[in-house]
Amino acid sequence: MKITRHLLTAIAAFTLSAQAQDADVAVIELKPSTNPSAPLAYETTELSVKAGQKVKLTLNNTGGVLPQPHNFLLLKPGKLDAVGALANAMLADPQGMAKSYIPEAAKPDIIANTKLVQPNQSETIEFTAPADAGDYPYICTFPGHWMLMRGVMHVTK
Ligand SMILES: [Cu+2]
Repeated sequence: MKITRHLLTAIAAFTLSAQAQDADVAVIELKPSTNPSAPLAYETTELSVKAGQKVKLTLNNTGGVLPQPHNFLLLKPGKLDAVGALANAMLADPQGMAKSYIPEAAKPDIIANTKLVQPNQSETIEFTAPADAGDYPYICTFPGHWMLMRGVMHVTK
């Protein structure tokens, strides 16, 4: 009997924490730039989430002044240039498009990502924000984009 009561208490506690998390989801929509003088960019270049928060992010590739495929990669701090260089190298990969231009060697540095999203399409991903506060870069690795198409996700405690 004692074991059963413990188990029920544990289940109740788990259910409560799951509900608390559901109520605290950061819903983000990222779109391509609508600014003709800076067409190759995300519309939003700074995002803020809480450490460990659930994030529901949609890359909505509509309305951009320059209709092109885009993706979204959230990276570990300090990994922007290294992953960008790997993305550039993918230009020579005949399978680049099929791989959504996501470099295999970059995977340990990727916290979350969408696939390549074609114009007028969108993709929604869900992930948990990093537990550590900091500035996490995000980029589009479609060839030639990452130098301009980037932003920073601020993770705060
Ligand atoms: Cu792009």
